[in-house]
Amino acid sequence: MPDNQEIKAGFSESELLDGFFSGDRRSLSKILTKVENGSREERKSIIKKLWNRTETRSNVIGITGAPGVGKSTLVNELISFLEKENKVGVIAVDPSSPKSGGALLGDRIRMSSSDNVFVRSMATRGAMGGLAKSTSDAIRVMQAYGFDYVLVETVGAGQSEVDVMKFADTVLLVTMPELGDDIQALKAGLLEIGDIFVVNKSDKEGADKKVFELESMIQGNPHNKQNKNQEWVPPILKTVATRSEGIKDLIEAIKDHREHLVNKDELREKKYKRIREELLESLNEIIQKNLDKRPQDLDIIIKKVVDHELDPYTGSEKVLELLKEEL
Ligand SMILES: Nc1nc2c(ncn2[C@@H]2O[C@H](COP(=O)(O)OP(=O)(O)OP(=O)(O)O)[C@@H](O)[C@H]2O)c(=O)[nH]1
Ligand SMILES: [Mg+2]
Repeated sequence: MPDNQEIKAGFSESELLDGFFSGDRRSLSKILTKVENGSREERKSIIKKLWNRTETRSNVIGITGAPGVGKSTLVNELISFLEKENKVGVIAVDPSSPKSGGALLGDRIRMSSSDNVFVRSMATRGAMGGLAKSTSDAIRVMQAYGFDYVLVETVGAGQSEVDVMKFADTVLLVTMPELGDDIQALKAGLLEIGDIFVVNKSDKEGADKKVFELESMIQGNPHNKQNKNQEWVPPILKTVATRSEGIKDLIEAIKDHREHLVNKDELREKKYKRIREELLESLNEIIQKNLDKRPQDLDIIIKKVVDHELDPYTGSEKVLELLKEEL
C-alpha cells in the first residue's frame, strides 16, 4: 500500500477488520489505535468481533522492573531468539506522560524489519478505563492477529504496572546489581506476581549478592511458602543483555513456566480471575456512566445523607433506584 493511502482517513471498521484478518499490519496498527483511544462502543464493537480469535496459544510475557535495568535491551534479545520461529508482538507501556520530554519507554526496542515482529508503544494515560484496560485490549488484538508471543514491557513503579502485569501469563521481574531499594518497592505487590526473576547487568559487581537478596525474599514470601507441593518456585537468572548472555536460559525458563501453567490448568484459572475482575470493573464503568446522566438527582441523595435525612444504607438503595431508571 502506498504511503499516501496509509494516511487517508476514514477506513470503515469492516474494511479494517478485513485487512486485519488477512494479516495487514497497517490495519493491525489502526485497530490498536481504536482500542487505545476509542469510545467504549467502538472498543466493544472491535473486541466482540475478535473475541473468538483470542482463544489462541499466544504466550503473553510481561517484563517489568525499575527504570533503566535493561528491560528493553532484554526484550530485544528475546525478540532475536523468538523471531526465528515465532511471530512476536511487543507492547511497550508507558504510564508516564508522553509529553514530559523524556524518551518513550519503547524507544530502545529495535524496530525489526522482520515480518514476524511488530512493536507498539502505548502511552495514553487518560485512556478510558485506564491504561491497564487499554493494554489488555491491545493484548487481545495481538492475540487475535496471531502472534505466538506477546511481550509487554512496563516500568515497575506503581499500581498501574501491577495491573498491567496481571494480563501476562508469565511475568519477568528484572533487576540489576547496584540497585538499592527496588526490591523493597517490589514488595508492594510485584513480588507476588513475579514468575521469573532476572538479575540483568550481571557484568557489574554485586550480581551474586542481588541473587542472594532475591532468594531470601522469595523464600520469605508467604505466597511461595504455601506452594510447597510441586508448585512453581520462581527461578532467579543472571543475564547480560548487552552481550546476549543468559538469554537461552531465560527462554528455557519461560517455556518451563508455560508448561507448568498448562499442566496445572493454571492458564484457565488465571484467565478466570482476570475476567472476573474485568467484568466487575466494566460494571463499575456502566454504573458511573449512567449516574453521570443524573448528576442533580445523585447530588440530592448525597445531600440528604449528609443532612441526616437519609441513612447511608437507604441512600445507596435510592442510588440503585436511580440507576434502574437509567438502565
Ligand atoms: N553493563 C550493562 N549494561 C546494560 C545491560 N543491559 C542493558 N544495559 C544498558 O542499560 C541502559 C538501559 O537499558 P534499557 O534496556 O533501555 O533499560 P530499560 O529497563 O528498558 O529502561 P526504561 O525503559 O527507561 O525503564 C542502556 O544503556 C543499556 O545499554 C547489561 O546487561 N549490562
Ligand atoms: Mg525500556
